[in-house]
Amino acid sequence: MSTQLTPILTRFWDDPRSWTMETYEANEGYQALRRALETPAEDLVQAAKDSGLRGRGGAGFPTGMKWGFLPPPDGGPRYLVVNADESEPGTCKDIPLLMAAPQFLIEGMVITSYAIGCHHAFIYLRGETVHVYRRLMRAVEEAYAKGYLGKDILGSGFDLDITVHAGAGAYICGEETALLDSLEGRRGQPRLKPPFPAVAGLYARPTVVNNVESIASIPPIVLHGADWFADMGTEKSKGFGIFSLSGHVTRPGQYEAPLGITLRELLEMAGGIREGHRLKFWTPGGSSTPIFTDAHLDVPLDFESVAAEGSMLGTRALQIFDETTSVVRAVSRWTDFYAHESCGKCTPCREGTFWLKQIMMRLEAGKGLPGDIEKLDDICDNILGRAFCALGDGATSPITSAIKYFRDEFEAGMHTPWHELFPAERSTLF
Ligand code: L3W
Repeated sequence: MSTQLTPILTRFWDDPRSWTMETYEANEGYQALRRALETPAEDLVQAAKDSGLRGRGGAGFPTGMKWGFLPPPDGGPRYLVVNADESEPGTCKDIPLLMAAPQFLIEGMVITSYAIGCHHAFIYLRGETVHVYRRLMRAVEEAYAKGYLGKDILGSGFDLDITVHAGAGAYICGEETALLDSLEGRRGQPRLKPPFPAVAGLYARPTVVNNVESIASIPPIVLHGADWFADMGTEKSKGFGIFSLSGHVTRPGQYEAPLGITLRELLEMAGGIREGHRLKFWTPGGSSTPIFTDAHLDVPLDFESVAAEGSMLGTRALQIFDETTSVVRAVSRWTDFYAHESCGKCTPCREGTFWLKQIMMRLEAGKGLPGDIEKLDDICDNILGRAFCALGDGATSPITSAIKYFRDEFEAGMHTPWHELFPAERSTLF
């Protein structure tokens, strides 16, 4: 396993005009597309499979295998939809990538569309991010002007149009089938699976839904080869990824590295925990993934190793909290988020997140009731595996894991408000 820093998608982000076509072309931009258009489509699908690339949106599903699930062409349309609805608390990699180097995504979309036989692709963008929408629209215009999009791309006979769609700002629309409903103009709520989008997706046609970072990783794979990618990372978690470090670190930001790097190594790059403080807890993959503590500093951040320790690699959103933070208060904020964002379609999630929020709020205020901790566990148990989509499961992860590692703080919530237990945290807020 290699653990050196791998600036690939992030390597020219420091260029003051990193987002322009000019900068992208000066950094190998669109060379992969030229090569791809001379390659049989099925070889590109095979290259994606051989690379071992797994979805970068949270679930880690093998990308090439997903493309391979599309049924044989029947003369009707098939679609590529890029999930750019980045909303998971702590996750901040897709939006920075789109702001800094949007052509990675567009080139990846043209190659993927060619590989799967799609002629109209969509980017579904988180609604609140108007600045990203503008940047993407400009990037798409630049790609059309250069002949990388539109009719007869680079004289290959292949046609592709891209539509950028901004949602209205709902976390549930990051769930792929709710996203498709929203894209079709309906209220975004998850659909029953199967059928998976690969079989019946947008407008009930075969559709590949992939995360921004997954598709942006395709041009480097085509240019440098599946083996080059597969040589990075671990046995089952290949390649590199963008790790977003936020919270109590000296230099928060995006750090690109091979999968399997540890938090200890990432913290060395990020200047460590803020001076004079020590690590208390952290999320390996956003707030939907069970929290870790300082005992997990050396867990390799790959899908398997993180799962073996009881959490998920998710979106590699490392939210770092030092000893001044009330874990009850942090978890309460996340619970509030899930209760607010629950779409209401299924009872376990709609009702369960509401009750979790009530209990977390009173524990935070030091007004917990006898039996509240057991009640939290019981409600989580009734949501987990019973909700319609992953939102409900995600809401339970921070609660059950925080009780596991910091039960004493939940017990203190029976009588003492968080700001008396953690006065230093309060002083940073007011
Ligand atoms: C065809 C089959 N396709 C699976 C496809 C499926 C999907 C992908 C993964 O949740 C997770 C969630 C969050 N035929 C297939 C098939 N597929 N079997 O594979 O599917 P799945 O169900 O494992 O996951 P998902 O519903 O995509 C994603 C976690 O990621 N997460 C995410 C947070 C939020 C963001 C964000 O804000 N951008 O990513 C963080 O941990 O909790 O567990 O495409 O169709 N037989």
